[in-house]
Amino acid sequence: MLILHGFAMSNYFNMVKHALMLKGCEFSENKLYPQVPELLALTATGKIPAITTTSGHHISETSVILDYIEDIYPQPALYPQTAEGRAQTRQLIKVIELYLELPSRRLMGDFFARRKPQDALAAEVLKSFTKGCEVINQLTDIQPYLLGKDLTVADIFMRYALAIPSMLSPRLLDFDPISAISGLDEWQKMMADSDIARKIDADQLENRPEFMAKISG
Ligand SMILES: N[C@@H](CCC(=O)N[C@@H](CS)C(=O)NCC(=O)O)C(=O)O
Repeated sequence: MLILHGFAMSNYFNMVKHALMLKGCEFSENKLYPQVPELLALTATGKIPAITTTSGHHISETSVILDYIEDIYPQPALYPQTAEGRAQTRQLIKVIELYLELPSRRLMGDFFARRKPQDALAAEVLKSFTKGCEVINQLTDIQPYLLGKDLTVADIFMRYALAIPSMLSPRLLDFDPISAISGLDEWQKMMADSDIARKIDADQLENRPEFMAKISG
């Protein structure tokens, strides 16, 4: 059986878990936190998530894992049928990751310490967020999913990648990425309204006290 390594507070972990649940794959969860020896033995990055395939191969990097899941469990399809549609899906995922998710991490220390970030850092992250939202507005056509009538991996990726930017950006940068992307507010409500999303959110909430104790201790 496929093993998913990681912890439920991790947004990247939840992207993979969501895709596995949607596909109806059998998998087991192995709770691991970043950089622990057991994880470093599977991936020297020490990052969450990683998977171990049924044949015993270890794979990390979320977008790569998502592609692998699509390859081995093609149904229900989470990518469009055409090469262009698949490229557009990957393009959107890359923009979300590079312009929103990754830059948001640069402000996490300040956010949790309730500190004002340095002006230069705040300006850089804000520039990335505003550009990212502009590009996402150009690439999406929300009706009702990001790329049209069918749910794709980009919807799953966006749902969890938004967590950190939408948590810290309004307070630290006075900029709300959700309202800067047209139609995203309604889309977010729709994405939260499924048994899978509810289960993942509940697991995340349950893991929260243990995770907070870990990072503050
Ligand atoms: N590029 C990686 C990023 C994964 C990532 O940053 N995971 C976080 C948890 S949400 C993590 O492990 N952070 C701890 C660390 O980087 O040491 C991916 O796509 O999987």
